[in-house]
Amino acid sequence: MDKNKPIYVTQPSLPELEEFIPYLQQIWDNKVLTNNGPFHQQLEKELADFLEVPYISLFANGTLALVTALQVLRITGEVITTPYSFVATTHSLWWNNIKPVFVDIDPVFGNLDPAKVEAAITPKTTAILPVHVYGNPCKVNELQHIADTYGLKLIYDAAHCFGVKHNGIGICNYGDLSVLSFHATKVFNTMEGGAIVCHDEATKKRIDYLKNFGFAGETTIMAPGINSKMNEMQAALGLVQLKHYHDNILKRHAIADAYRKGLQNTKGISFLPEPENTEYNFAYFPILVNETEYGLSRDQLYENLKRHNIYGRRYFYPLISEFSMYKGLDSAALSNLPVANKLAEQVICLPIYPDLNNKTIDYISKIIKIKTN
Ligand code: T4K
Repeated sequence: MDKNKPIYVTQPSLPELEEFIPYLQQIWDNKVLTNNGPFHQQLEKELADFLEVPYISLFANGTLALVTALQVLRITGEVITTPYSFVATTHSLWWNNIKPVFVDIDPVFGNLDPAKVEAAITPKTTAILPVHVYGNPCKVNELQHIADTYGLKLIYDAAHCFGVKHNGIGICNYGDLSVLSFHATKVFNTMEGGAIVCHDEATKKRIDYLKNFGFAGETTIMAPGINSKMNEMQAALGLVQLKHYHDNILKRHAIADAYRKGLQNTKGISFLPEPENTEYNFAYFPILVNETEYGLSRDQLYENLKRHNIYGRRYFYPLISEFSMYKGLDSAALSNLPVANKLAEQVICLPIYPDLNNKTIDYISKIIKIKTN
């Protein structure tokens, strides 16, 4: 390995270019570039089968899919959500003029803690927006029970959990809607891209209207929709990427095992447990640094790694609730979010991507273990 070459938290997986060329040729030949073209239709079909979900609508990216998902269900007022996520989760509420209400997370997997949700419900609450963070499933049954009891919608930000199965079914079958991201940094990428998964044809229709300006026929506009359609290049890439998904996940699995082995018994470094009853996708490899036991703070380790050209990321620090546009909310107070705050102060996501080789994993583990500059 070349120690002068930066090792980033991820590196997008791409197929061999030759494999993609015939798809490009077809786009060039038939001149359909976007607006529900043949590759778009094929990818929707193949993804629905692959993810074992009834209906899926493709999007230009995950953020626009989140924004649209809230509109599809006419969510208003207040929505209960997690502060421990990528900022797009809460931004999707902001774009819809919805007030986010932050609720703390569970200390084991970092997902929204159902035990704390009920106390945050008010007459204005209309939905819950949890995230399956790092691809680990939320407590789906408990969240559904709360949603049913209080008549709330349940929309999952499933950006991290492409391909994950939980209790024998595709994770995106839970809740009213699930939103995926196919961004370059995700386990399945279309460079940029995303999707909404839903359970019935009428909802899919509404989603498809909303992502296409609201057109429900040549001269009918059913709502002020946006343009968030996936184009044919993205969809074609998705079709090719899908063929390599399983191999990539096997490689990710091996990398996660190698880190666990390499770092086991390193005092002050711990991992999240492997989720039960789950076919996992190894999207991220977060480690937690206990400063007292490890002898260095999380940030000292983070900087040490950087000095060695290893660019782990502190996903998700700072908490979303700490950003200026949300900090003023009552629910953003750190006293309301002690578990999330602690996790955000301890976490580093280590590099994980299919082409990461054993030598590099050993090198990263060694730098963590020796604790020197
Ligand atoms: N909800 C959740 C829970 C999410 O995590 C995300 C996105 C969304 C919603 C929104 O979905 P999208 O609208 O993005 O579809 C990255 C991604 O940009 C973002 O998609 C992702 N979450 C988030 C967790 O991570 P950054 O700011 O860390 O990205 P960046 O550019 O620093 O990339 C990380 C590293 O990856 C780079 O250091 C190098 C490498 N990289 C990145 C890109 C883009 C490459 O090697 N090639 C590339 O093309 O946010």
